[in-house]
Amino acid sequence: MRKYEDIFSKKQFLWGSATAAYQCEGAWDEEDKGISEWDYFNHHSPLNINQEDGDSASDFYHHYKKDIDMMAEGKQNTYRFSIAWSRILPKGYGEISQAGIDFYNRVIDYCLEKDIEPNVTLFHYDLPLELAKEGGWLNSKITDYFNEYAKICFENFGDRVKLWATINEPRYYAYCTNIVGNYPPNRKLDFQSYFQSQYNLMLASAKAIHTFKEMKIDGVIGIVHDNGSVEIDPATKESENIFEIADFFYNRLILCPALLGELPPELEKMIGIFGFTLLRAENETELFRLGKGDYLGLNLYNRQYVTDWQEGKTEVFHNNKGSGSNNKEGIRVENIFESSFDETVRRNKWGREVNPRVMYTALKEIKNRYENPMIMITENGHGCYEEPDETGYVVDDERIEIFEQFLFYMRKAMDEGVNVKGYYHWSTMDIYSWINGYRKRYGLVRVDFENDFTRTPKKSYFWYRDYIINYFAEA
Ligand code: BGP
Repeated sequence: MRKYEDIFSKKQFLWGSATAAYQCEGAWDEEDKGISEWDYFNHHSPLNINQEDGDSASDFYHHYKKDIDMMAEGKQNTYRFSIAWSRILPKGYGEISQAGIDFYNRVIDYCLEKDIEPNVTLFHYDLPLELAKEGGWLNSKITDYFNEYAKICFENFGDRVKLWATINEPRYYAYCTNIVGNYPPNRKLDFQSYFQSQYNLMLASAKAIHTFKEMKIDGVIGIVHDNGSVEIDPATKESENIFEIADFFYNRLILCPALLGELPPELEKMIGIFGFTLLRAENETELFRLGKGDYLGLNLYNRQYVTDWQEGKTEVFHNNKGSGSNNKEGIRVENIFESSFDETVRRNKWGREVNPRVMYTALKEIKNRYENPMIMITENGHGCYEEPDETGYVVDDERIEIFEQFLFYMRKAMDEGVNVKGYYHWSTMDIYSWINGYRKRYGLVRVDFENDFTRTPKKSYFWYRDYIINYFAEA
């Protein structure tokens, strides 16, 4: 029987890559899979501006062996993936799909056969449509539905999966679904729903973590947070106040329950500042205390650079559309704070900062403020437009350059005592990007979406392989 404690004695450090179910699996209606909110949105909504979908995605459903083989050949020793809730429970609750269970059993077993440690996320944005119709993450009953679903996964896969995450980026997901409005159900600037769904996501996570502990599953479980470390533009007048407010907005409703097992002490004050109400569980103190995570998964792309906003209304200027490299991206919150623009920092084609130093500052900050938790970098990567040569090979030198810097800063933080146990590059192969479809590529391996989903490793794949080999040679 495999044991959690053996993982790190054998592997020392987890080096791998990551994907999410909707973004890579395809097979959207194969066997008795239910429809997810993303299936429905991409098929029917006029807001699907690119008219693309994840129906086939990278066809991981039929290519998983090839992908796992390539991870192993690339010396990766772990793989982070998510389970599609609607593949296990087509309606989100009730009847279980044996075909869904069988699929993930095949993936997990093949990972183990190749000595790849599976790291499973239970929810990565693809809510079953039936649950979305019932109010999704605003319906307080969803915390129990999620707990039931989690329990089924623990029962079926808990004997072999030792690394678990409940929910991917609850904060960013709540932001895109309720503030930007670019993810279904496409609510815009709805702060009430933004905070309530974060609360419900965290409560759902806490209940599932408690269930995991009660079932005495051998392994660790936590939540995955998007790095929102707040840095203040030096031009800001009242920087201390702005820091506290922005930090609550971006981090604290997630990090306090996840790492300290309690809601942020400043919650009442922030309810006053942002003017929202929360429908709260009666026994929330107990639930959050019992639902504290064992570690934090950190998706690290960039920081939140903010300044004060004294002169006007709330608005969002979220582009993520690949329209150029110099667009300001972020939010203005009426008379409180706004995202600031740092001219000195390089940007990608989607207007986002490419700022690897943030890996170091974020890790140090979490260590110092949240009791030095165990951390895994569950995502980090660089989205590009890419052109292969005639053989399908991509020379992605830009990715390699940025990748190397991020790893440099991660190792520096580790040298200074931050407890990082693993790193997952985003993404294993090219996959569907939520808003940018197939044009924005993150993979270490190229997928030819027009040609039988042919896989061709990129230059970065080989670079990462050699990096891992060197790491273990030096360790
Ligand atoms: C994270 C998500 C991933 C992935 C990544 C890149 O927030 O967890 O699912 O999509 O961001 O985002 P994008 O594809 O929008 O560039």
